[in-house]
Amino acid sequence: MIVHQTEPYNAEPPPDALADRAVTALDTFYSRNHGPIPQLDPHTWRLRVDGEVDHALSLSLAELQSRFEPRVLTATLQCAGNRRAGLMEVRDIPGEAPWGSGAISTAEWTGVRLADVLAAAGLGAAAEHVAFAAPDISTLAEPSQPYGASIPVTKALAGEVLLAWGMNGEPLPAAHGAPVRVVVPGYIGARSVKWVQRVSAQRHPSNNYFQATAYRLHAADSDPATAGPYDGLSLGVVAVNADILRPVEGQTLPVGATEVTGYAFAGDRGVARVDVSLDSGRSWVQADLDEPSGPWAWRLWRTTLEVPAGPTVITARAWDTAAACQPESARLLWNPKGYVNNSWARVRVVGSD
Ligand code: MTE
Ligand code: MO
Repeated sequence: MIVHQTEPYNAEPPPDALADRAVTALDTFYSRNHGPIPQLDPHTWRLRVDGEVDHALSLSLAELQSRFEPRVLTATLQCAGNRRAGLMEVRDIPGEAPWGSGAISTAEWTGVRLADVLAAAGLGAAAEHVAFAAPDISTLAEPSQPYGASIPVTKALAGEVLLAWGMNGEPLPAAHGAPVRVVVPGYIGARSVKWVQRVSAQRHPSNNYFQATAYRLHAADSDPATAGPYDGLSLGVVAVNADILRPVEGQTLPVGATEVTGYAFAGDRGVARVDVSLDSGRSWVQADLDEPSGPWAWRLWRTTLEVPAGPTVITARAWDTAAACQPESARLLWNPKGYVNNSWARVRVVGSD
């Protein structure tokens, strides 16, 4: 893993470690934390469901697992900071980790539908948002506070949002939210709250720092240090994105046929096409897309290109099923917190005889 920080632990897999498997191995899945990893006892853990509900619930893990129908769903999580390094090449972003292509991974999650749990509590008509609270206290927040987030109630009621205890058929590892985390497919990773202890139906979005202040897209000329809560755009639904996983940046390759592999992800829209270019976009070939592992999973893609002698840039861009394409340049996307870099993917290689 490429470790950006040990306390809190933030690490991403090297790009080519993601290239071979549609479902990422547990020890390869990226880790994004804002505080120390809690060690919760699954036997005493309880989930409180409250707020705009007819009757609040307090569920043990065994109750969560037995009262509701278990579901298995393959879904990709992508941090809003994925590919931030590309924005930092445009202009520095102090205080944020230079995530490369690997702040994205895919797992097969086992859990129950959040919608089923909310139905059991009797979701009230006044509820507009569903907030999640966790016990990990982040000193990065102002003031220091436990991690939290929220999603609109329409998303919370969609069948794909899970309260998950399993990852690739194993119990969730502590680093990924044991005993139970939220999985919000198609939203930025920040909404998939780990170590979840409380689900609250409410009229307003969560006022937690990580919903109200962080994970917001500020205008390029604004100063996030002076931005107040609710300034900028709240990030939720992911934009179409793709990156090249193999070959890797700076690699020397034999002249001739080379396989290029990467991922593309577009959340609820789905990936329609991936184009790859050896001439910075003057001409393109279409990559072969692997079958997706489900509607909420990324698609790995591959194509074979003829690498010439000398330096060459391999460029890739994805289109989603709404015909949106990635923007050409990170320059157009630069923002002070460095979120949502979905510009064209580029890898420089050298062809050698
Ligand atoms: N949940 C809690 N409780 N604390 C956190 O720091 N980080 C969020 C989200 N859930 C976080 C959290 C962010 S920003 C991301 S991208 C994902 O978890 C990362 O999940 P992972 O570490 O399992 O990859
Ligand atoms: Mo994230």
